[in-house]
Amino acid sequence: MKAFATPILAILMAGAATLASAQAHQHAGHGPHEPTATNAAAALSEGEVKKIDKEAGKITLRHGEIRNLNMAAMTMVLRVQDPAMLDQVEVGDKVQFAAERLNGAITIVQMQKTQ
Ligand SMILES: [Cu+2]
Repeated sequence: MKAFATPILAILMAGAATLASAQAHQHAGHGPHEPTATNAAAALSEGEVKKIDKEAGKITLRHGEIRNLNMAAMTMVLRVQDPAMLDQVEVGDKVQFAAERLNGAITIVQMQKTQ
């Protein structure tokens, strides 16, 4: 008779398979794809300061198209909503501005110098 050698498969402590599955499914990097802020940008028109009248609260601009007012490029006098805006710019400066029709007068409601 043959003594069958029982192959003792070293069943090593089947370490309780620590499935430390740190499956941190991070969805970082998925930024918003909606094109926000484009409306605000579209409302800005370009201009160049030709004259400033602080006492009257007016500025003369050679401006590009003002889409929201349906106005073509021209040089014209505009009111400013806040006379302090006129302290931010000088004749010859290039500016970006937003203009609206307020009480029948075309008024600059926002203006900033461009570099
Ligand atoms: Cu105009």
